[in-house]
Amino acid sequence: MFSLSSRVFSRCNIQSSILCIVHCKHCTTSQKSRQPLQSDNLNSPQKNDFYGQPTPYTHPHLMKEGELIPGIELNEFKERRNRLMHKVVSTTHNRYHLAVIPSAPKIYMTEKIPYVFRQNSDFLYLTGCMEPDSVLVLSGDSSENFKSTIFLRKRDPHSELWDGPRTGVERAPTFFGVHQSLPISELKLFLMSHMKSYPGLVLWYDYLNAVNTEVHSVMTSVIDGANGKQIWESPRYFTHQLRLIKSPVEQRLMQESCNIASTAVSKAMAVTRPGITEHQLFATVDYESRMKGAEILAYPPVVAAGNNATIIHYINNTQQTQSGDMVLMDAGCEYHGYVSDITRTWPVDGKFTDPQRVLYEIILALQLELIQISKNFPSLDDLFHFMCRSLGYKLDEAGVFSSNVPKDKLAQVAYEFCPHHVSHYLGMDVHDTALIKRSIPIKHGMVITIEPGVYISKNNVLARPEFRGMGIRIEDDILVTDSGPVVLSALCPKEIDEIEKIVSSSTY
Ligand SMILES: [Mn+2]
Repeated sequence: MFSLSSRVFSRCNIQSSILCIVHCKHCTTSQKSRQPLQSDNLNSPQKNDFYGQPTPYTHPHLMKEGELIPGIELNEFKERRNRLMHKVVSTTHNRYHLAVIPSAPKIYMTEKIPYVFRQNSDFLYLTGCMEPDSVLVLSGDSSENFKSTIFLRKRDPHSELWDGPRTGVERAPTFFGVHQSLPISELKLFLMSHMKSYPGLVLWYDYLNAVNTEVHSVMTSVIDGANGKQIWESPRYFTHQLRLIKSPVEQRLMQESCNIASTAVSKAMAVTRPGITEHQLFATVDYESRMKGAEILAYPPVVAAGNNATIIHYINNTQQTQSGDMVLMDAGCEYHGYVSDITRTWPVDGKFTDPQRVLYEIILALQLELIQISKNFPSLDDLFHFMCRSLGYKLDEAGVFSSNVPKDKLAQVAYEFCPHHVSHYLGMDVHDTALIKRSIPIKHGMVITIEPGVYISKNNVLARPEFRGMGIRIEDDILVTDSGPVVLSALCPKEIDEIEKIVSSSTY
């Protein structure tokens, strides 16, 4: 993180262009060609216009003409808003509805040092807008005549000097395909006036899960000011219903996200040798993901050697691997807003020991069975119950338990060896569409994970000693289709001979 020095300021003509200051080293050459304030075009983005996010003109290596965010065209966002409003107004036809969906705020790590910004997924899904401190308001009494308003930060040369260009309210309606745009400072006034004009109004705002503190305080005062006369509901469940089913372009983005992560995890396998640290394997998967086009890893990866793999959410990643260990890596990346989530487990030496192989074969066979079963459109909970039963049976059959377990207790004991669910929805978030129950049948267009595992800590006396100190999970990302499951993470090896080959060819 750097600061612009006052010396830099004094050498530039601040009035002439925001970007000449930002690119101050090239001040003399860029001043004429980059004048975003003067050259603002109120129609569609042009070559020298800089917006609060990439456009096909400023970032032709990322996106094509017609796309609002890489891979997704403007019309798809309009369609999503229409579908949300259709769901909202169909709850009560004779009322006026107002849905408020805030963006994420900018969050600071320490004084003036921001964390990497991540947009609120519901807001991004409905607007394609990547700017913080923004709000989408959808209003109307039928889905046919609804109106979309986006509230944004005003353009401000001083702030833009520090943080980069903003889209601003003037250009937003065309850019985002909304009916109108207003400064974020006018949100309260706008809501108050609607509350007054439509006394029976239904306000759709997720009051219990505030994603933006400032917007939340506006909403609190608006709701308090209404003296309980208005009904408020959360729009999140409806948005999650929409997000649950991935459109064809979303499916393509998910596939690419999975391709990148699959390759990156394979690369981590290839560089593994005894003595490499968990941290170095983390660095490898991070580096490879970004080099292939991912913006960021989707979550802090689990890179767990030996007994660490029995800690489900181990993210310290500080240990050095030793000969005889297996490494469990759970990593995924984010590619244009869509995430992957892959887990593989491999032996540091490039050769599974006999007990490791026994456990690995159990989990691999189970995972392949679960993928097969997903053809029949079960619920995620159905998959989980199948895993517990089958895992208990398989562990028993392989002689893993240290004492006799009655047949009717096998599923229960298995849960102690794999205390997590076997599946979650995947999409813009890792645990995607969290409001959708896991008890509903899966269907065409959903993306789910299938991730059975077994974790036997070194102190677990329920298992025979040779199986202790091992954790194994195999996780793939599956697109559910009417013609069968598509394993989006198929590029990442999981068969024993493939894994042994790639780890042994270590060239670190
Ligand atoms: Mn997962």
